[in-house]
Amino acid sequence: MPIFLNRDEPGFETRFAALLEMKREDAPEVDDVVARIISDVRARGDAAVIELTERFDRLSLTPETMAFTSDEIAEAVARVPAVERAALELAADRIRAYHVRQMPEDQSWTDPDGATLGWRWTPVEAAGLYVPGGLASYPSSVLMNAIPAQVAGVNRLVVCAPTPDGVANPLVLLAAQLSGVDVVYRVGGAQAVAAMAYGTDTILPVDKITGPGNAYVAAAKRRVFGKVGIDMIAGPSEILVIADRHNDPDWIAVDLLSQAEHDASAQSILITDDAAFGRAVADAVDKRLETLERRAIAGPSWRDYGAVITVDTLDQAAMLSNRIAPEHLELCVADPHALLTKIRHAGAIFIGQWTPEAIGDYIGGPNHVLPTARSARFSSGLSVMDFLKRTTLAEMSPAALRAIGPAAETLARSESLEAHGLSIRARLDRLNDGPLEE
Ligand code: HSO
Ligand code: ZN
Repeated sequence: MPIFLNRDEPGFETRFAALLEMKREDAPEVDDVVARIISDVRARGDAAVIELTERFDRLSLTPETMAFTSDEIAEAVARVPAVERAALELAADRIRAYHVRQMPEDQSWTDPDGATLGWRWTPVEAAGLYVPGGLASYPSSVLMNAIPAQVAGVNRLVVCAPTPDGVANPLVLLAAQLSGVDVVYRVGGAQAVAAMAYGTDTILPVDKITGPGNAYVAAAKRRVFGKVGIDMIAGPSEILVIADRHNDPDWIAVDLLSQAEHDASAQSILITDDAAFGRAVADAVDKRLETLERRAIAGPSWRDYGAVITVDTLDQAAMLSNRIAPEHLELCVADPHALLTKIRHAGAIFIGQWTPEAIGDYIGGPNHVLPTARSARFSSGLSVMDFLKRTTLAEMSPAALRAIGPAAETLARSESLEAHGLSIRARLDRLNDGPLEE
């Protein structure tokens, strides 16, 4: 049974707080193993990657067969049915069009003191995208990670994807091809992350590693952070739906299940201003769970972490939603734009009853790599910014140095950093000696 809460009942605050605190992720103790894998790859490079791939994926590689050849990619991609290719192409085009608009502009201005200031954006040189294997191998996630990198102008874009028993997912290869990936390595796990971070003879090091993965991959990303940049450590998926009674309960039920089916630790929450509607949705979820293909995952997620919360007003719904700061938020109410103005913390918002969250997972355009576990309070989904760095620029004219240099000199003295002060003073003295050249 999911949790049923009513804003009016005594004890609501305690129970809601417990919902917020709910620990859904079991972080297995994998860090020691991962630490050993990383040092092995650092020490022995390709040889370690090959041995670990043999052990974990039952696949024997050589440095020559680590990457897919273009013939192998062409052969696999040719097996993708035309409808799937067309859908993936549409998705890639729409995601690209959205992310192009994220490209920030360089800035430069001269302030009243005569200092010319600004900043400039430049892409990271190389990025590595991790693509998990098995059930969690999503071609859509390849697009969502690779396209922002491509749009940002990253020079070298590589993918590491495990191919257990040598089996590759043709759609993953097609997605990589559509989003400008240069090389795909048949390597997974912590060894892939280590290889991309530190480099081997065959896998050149990258500057930024993104992409989802299991506990080993997550632990490896944490460990290589600092040597390279990483995106975020994403937790199990979440959806919060705010819905009034003018909805088909079954639509809302399948929306809730769409994230529940990702993971038994996923969380789906409904907030409604109509208790009877809430019960109707819960009944519809149960009905759907009788036949849903992934009921063995969605069922436990809904039972253990699902919730239906009844409130008196949509204002209260917005307030609770802001405290939850969900990864995905659907606004299925008569006036979604009025409600939207009250929402402050959410990874992605889906406005109105014609916008199921699944549109955003695949084809809408915005990124589906989003902050989970309430981190939407302080962070954002993956974007072109994750593949760009901002370099600041400053240029003093002699007049500017004269105007603001003395204050810097004062501050240098107060920090007892003599050379700092002298580097300014040397120039000011020269300016005081000679005519001021602008
Ligand atoms: N909803 C997932 C992304 C995904 N859905 C991939 C389907 N495929 C995390 O936001
Ligand atoms: Zn999804």
